[in-house]
Amino acid sequence: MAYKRQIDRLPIIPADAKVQTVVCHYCIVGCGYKAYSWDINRQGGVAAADNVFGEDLSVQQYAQSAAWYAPSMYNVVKQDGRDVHLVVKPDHDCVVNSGLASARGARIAEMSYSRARQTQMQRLTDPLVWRYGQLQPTSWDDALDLVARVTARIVKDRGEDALVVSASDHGGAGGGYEFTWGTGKLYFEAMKVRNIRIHNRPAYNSEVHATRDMGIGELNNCYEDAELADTIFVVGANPLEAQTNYFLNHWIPNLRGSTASLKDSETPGEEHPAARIVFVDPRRTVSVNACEAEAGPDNVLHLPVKAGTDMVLLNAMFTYIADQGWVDQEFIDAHTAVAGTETGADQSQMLPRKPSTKGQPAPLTTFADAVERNRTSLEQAAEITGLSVDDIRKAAEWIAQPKGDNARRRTMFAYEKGLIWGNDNYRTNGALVNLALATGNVGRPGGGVVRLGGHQEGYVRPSDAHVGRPAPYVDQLLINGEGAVHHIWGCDNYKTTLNAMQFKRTYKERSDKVKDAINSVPYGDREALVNAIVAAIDDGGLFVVDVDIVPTSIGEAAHVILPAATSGEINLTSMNGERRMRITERYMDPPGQAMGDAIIAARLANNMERVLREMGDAAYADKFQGFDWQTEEDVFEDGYRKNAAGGEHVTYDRLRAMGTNGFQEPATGFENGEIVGTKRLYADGQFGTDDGRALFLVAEWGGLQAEGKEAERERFPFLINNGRANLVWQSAYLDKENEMVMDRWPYPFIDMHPDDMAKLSVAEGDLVEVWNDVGSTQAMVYPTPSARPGETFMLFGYPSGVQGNVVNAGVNELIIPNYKNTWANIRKLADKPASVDHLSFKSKEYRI
Ligand SMILES: Nc1nc2c(c(=O)[nH]1)N[C@H]1C(S)=C(S)[C@@H](COP(=O)(O)OP(=O)(O)OC[C@H]3O[C@@H](n4cnc5c(=O)[nH]c(N)nc54)[C@H](O)[C@@H]3O)O[C@H]1N2
Ligand SMILES: Nc1nc2c(c(=O)[nH]1)N[C@H]1C(S)=C(S)[C@@H](COP(=O)(O)OP(=O)(O)OC[C@H]3O[C@@H](n4cnc5c(=O)[nH]c(N)nc54)[C@H](O)[C@@H]3O)O[C@H]1N2
Ligand code: SF4
Ligand SMILES: [Mo]
Repeated sequence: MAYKRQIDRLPIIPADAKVQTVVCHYCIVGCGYKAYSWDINRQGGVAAADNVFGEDLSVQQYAQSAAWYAPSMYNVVKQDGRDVHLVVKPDHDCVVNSGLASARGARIAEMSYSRARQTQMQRLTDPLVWRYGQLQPTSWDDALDLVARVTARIVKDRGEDALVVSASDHGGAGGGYEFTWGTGKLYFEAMKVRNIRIHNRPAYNSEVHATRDMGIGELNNCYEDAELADTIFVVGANPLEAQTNYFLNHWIPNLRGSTASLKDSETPGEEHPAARIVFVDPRRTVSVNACEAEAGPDNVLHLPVKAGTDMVLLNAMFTYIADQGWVDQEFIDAHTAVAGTETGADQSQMLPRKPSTKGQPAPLTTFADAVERNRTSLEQAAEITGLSVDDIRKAAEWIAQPKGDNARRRTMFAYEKGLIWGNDNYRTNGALVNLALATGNVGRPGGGVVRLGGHQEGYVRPSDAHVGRPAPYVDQLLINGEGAVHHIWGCDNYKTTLNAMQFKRTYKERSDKVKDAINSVPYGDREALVNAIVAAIDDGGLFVVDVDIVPTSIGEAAHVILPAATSGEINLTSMNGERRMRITERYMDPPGQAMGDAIIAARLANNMERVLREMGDAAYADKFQGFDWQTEEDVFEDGYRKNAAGGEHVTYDRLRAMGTNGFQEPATGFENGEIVGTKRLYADGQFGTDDGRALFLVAEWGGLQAEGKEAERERFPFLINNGRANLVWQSAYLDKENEMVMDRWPYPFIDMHPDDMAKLSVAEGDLVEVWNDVGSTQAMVYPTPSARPGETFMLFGYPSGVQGNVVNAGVNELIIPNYKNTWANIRKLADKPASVDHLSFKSKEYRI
């Protein structure tokens, strides 16, 4: 693609370039990168002494040379106000990615704000406020004063439940521990906000309550376990596209049989064949294809379950494995719950425990009880899941049949959004954890029952206990006209929520009321302005504050927009899917006046304090003290250091010294100049319950659980399965201004079987409308022979076609949405537009 970037040569990185630690801010994998920067008027030379690689660049480099970078890894950015060259390239010495980039991470540099090279010029540079009928730039003091005045007035008059908050927990993709502590201290300590949601679901809750209730945190293994496993069992995930370098650097080598020596060092003398892999996914993904290509079809089993029926499959395998005696009885006896005892955080009931008032939707119990109550035959499962008895049995064998030398098979259980945003989240999650526990695959090499993950994580917040369980369904509350002020931090729910069409309709109506009110008074008359806003709120209006890095879809409704600085522009810390914590150092200036989110939260708190004091409420004002942070490091010292498990061992300087490999949380000490971490959780067999014994879960099949789903499936002919694509990061917030991505996907694709296309009289590239009872949207037809007729897959959260428009409002008992299992109708809208003419519609699969 170099020609497209108008580059025919790139500067050589000089030997004395500044080198800083970077963790890719896109996905959960958190690949290690290095940022190289140097003054704009210089460059290195080809002689070994003149370039940072120490290589003679006048000669041909070998194929996998690290002494190279791609045009997408280059930019010109500002450092302390001066132009510098910037290269952000993957780090060969990082154990996560060993030098691999991905179609997303390889673009970190070109996705940076550069006035010199005109990239990401959409970035927000100034606070914006709605006045004179449009958004106008202003100062921080002005914008924050308005936010504080309206917010303070509302929380004083109506209580803190009138303040609604959407706060992302992106981790790497712009936030990390600093972000969550900044916003957490503001909303959970200074205030006690209940009506708060996370960026990806309409409530403040866990995505995976069940595994936690069972005593098992969801990121319990390490990436090396994928290299040590005999079998990898994957439910509802597409790791080639969504956790790319974890898959490429740790799974594929094992599937190719090239990690046998590593395995032998763990368990000498055991049989160590190449790993096998099972995918449970209604569609054939490119991950299945890649595994077949690399490991041979005999070592790959794809179980194309009927959407939403995973729990039955998992229960049948659990039953079969128990009946065969392939369980790890020693592990079960030593580390899981015993009948008639009390265990777990909730001591109110003896085991087996009925669903309690604490909001467990299903009973927690012992192994024996779970076997009895989850009993499902292979035949029953075949009937409901649409799979064959033989395939289900084969999967159970691959998971648990002892190896030839009678050794226990080591199986890693992995899942992500096909399970989490699928049917009956709680019981399905529990049914999977049951399998891992029964086979002794938690806390052991080559095991784990883990989320593959989405973003990096970085959670450190004051207690959220006041939110309660189930947590309030925030989107529904906004739709119902509740809430007066909405603070949004790094979410674009117009593109990414469920029931999005209805959400947008009511949200626009409510925020428009406030816009009209603002238009009716001079902006400079603060008192009149605040009064007008409050009157509009009394009339059902909503005052909207949006903190983001770019203009967003939901931002169209905002009255105040605050520009955030993101990864690379501030120091930030986060952890990846194996709890590996690193620092990403600031290597460039933020655009314009943008500041890190935590510092924005602090300045907002300062303004709240000032305004409340002016209002004469000193006691309330006092609650907003403790926000005198000036830098991200101040935030880290106040938050992570004092509140995270093992936080006392971690400092910015220590993290800098640990580079891209960092350490695995929690920290347990600091020895010989290094932070000591934790490779695997539960290696000591002590689980997260009061007595340390893990619990099983009763997972009774009840069909499609979320309200309206069964009826939707019956009424509408097409499954609108949905999710990610390799090239696109999330709602395309940066990608929408990246030529390469927009060139490939001007519209969200909808994968469709050729027979379905014939039925609908549509051709490749045609635009179709996807519609059902709750909304409609559009997509671009992508012929996909491997798709099952009647089952489509659409790119989610895309600016030019929002899949969430057709996802209904149904959630589980704990307010977890089911985005994936959605049914709708499809009709042709238009022949393929000119912007689509040049696209390839070749199969996304490859062969070797
Ligand atoms: N139909 C359907 N819907 C889904 C899903 C699905 O599979 N199907 N998946 C769900 C999931 S798992 C997710 S994670 C969500 C994603 O939903 P969202 O979190 O709403 O979308 P994102 O694009 O990840 O990012 C939201 C915003 O964060 C901003 N941002 C990025 N960095 C920063 C920063 O440093 N500071 C600030 N303040 N803002 C920043 C971006 O500009 C963007 O506007 O969608 C959910 N919705
Ligand atoms: N390239 C890229 N990578 C990303 C992201 C991105 O936007 N782009 N986003 C990141 C984030 S925030 C997240 S949360 C992760 C998500 O990572 P994944 O969960 O791996 O990705 P998805 O595409 O959302 O969904 C995974 C699979 O669920 C399947 N599925 C749908 N319904 C069912 C069902 O009923 N049962 C089963 N078993 N499977 C089902 C879909 O067919 C799909 O293949 O990706 C992360 N990585
Ligand atoms: S796999 Fe994820 S973390 Fe690694 S480079 Fe790609 S997007 Fe970044
Ligand atoms: Mo996510």
